[in-house]
Amino acid sequence: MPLETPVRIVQELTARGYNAEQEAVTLIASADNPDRALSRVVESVDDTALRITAADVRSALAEPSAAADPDGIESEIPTQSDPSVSTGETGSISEETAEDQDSGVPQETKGSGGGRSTESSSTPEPDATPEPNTTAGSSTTPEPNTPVEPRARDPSLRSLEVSGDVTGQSTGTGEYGDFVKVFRDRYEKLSKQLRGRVNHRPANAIQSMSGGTDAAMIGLVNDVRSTKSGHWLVELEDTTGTFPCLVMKDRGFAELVDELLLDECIAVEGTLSDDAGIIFVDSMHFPDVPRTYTPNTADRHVQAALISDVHVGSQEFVADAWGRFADWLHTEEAEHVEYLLIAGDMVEGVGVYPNQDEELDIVDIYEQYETFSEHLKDVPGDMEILMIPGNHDAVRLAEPQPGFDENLRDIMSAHDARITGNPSFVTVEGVKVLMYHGVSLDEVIAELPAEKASYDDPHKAMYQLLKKRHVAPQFGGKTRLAPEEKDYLVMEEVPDVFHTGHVHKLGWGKYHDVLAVNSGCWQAQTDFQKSVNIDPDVGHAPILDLDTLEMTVRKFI
Ligand code: D5M
Ligand code: FE
Ligand code: ZN
Repeated sequence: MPLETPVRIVQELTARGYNAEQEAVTLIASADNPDRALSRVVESVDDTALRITAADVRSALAEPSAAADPDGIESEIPTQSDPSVSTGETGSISEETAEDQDSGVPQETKGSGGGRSTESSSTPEPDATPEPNTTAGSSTTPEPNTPVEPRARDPSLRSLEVSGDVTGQSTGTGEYGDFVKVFRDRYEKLSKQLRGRVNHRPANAIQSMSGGTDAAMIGLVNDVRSTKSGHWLVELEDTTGTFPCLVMKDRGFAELVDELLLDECIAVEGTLSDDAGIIFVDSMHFPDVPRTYTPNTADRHVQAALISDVHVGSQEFVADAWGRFADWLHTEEAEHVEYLLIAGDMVEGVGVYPNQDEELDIVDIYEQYETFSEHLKDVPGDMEILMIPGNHDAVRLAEPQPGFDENLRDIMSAHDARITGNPSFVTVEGVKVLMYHGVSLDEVIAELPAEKASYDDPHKAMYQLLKKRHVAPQFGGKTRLAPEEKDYLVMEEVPDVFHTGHVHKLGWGKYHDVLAVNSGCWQAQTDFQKSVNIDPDVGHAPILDLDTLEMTVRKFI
């Protein structure tokens, strides 16, 4: 059986809206003709079935098919178990986005956090995991023999610590001086990460150096312009001044200029021009995640569901899918899912976008939170929940956003969820999860070439943020920044997992061993999204193994 067959079968089943037992997938995959076996199983199961069991497969393959299969009924049932025999057959790839994320991975990428590299590509990466780990569907009703709560969970084994949260710490007054402070702090923190790599001098020192000498500088990108002859002039700024740096178009690294965002921190090395007025750049460096980074893992088998963008109050909120998700969390299959991390946009809010009111189901913002709270109550009471706000939530829009105020906390108190700011650095049983809603992703996607960041591959836009070690580098664009004493948006520490939402697309992959996950949404396509061709990934729940950092996506739609 070719390695990709089970994966493809899961995809095909997912595309048809079915969840499947692992054994069921194996049985189909080991049939002489897996495609035919798959069709027979799908034909024979009840239309209302959500989950295909091994018993379903056995009974479907044991009966003559409706099409009176000339090869006889036995042919679909594996007669010998030699799953390692490959026929070299490759299957069609279904449209299910969850499995497609990492085809054409950039050089930095080590494929997906899970088995996607085998799922999506006809040339699997050498270290690809053969096992499918994207599982279709969920069951609204647990299997008859599946015991539901109480489950063996021991809250004393849990730990969840939050740092880097602006909640209660905000000092910004919005004065000009605050902006100076926040940018100084950004420069301080990010230049520290670059210092060991270049022998840099401050801008004012470079200004008095003589022509022709080697020079290196660390600065925030102040301006990027193309010259008449197609080269790039990048102006860097540090705490002492600015200096122009020229990147020649024919240099191998010139394409890195496409990735630059204003106000991000980089280092350049090069040679001063004869008149000492410009640095001819020979190399460019980003703060980045060290390639040698080894992520932390939990000491026991425990999982976290990473979700985002619930949008309760919108007419498009998918309450049924949410219900199936919450039901699934009560099943034995979900017994290890002890954490639920929500990356913002709990509710649809009011007045967030023009004409939004036409698509509101609940017009009162407090009522939206009350209803959200009701939906949260469907989640098992013994789960640990943490939530940060997004741009639809009733907190200040400028980032860093503080967590919900007392009033809203009271409304959502039933579950005793941890409520923190956007972004927050959350350490869950040793695993460092950077939670950020993701508004800057719109900006990264708008500014960068499509192969480096797009709505279809939101995780690649996240890679850029990891590379820049900042969740929202560019100031003055779509992302509103609040001036604070310090820059809460810098990634001082490397996260093990970077979790965002906002763009309503599901995508995940690894960047230098950091798992980047954009977790989709629980809101069907809005009129606006239709008008701009945003096709949201609705009703998925990425489930993260905290002990291995492997991920499985569950689909509830
Ligand atoms: O935004 C979900 C996604 O859709 C995100 O990529 C922004 C984009 N979006 C949605 N509505 C609008 C409007 N009206 N203008 C511009 N961009 C929009 P979310 O904020 O999570 O709903
Ligand atoms: Fe959203
Ligand atoms: Zn959003």
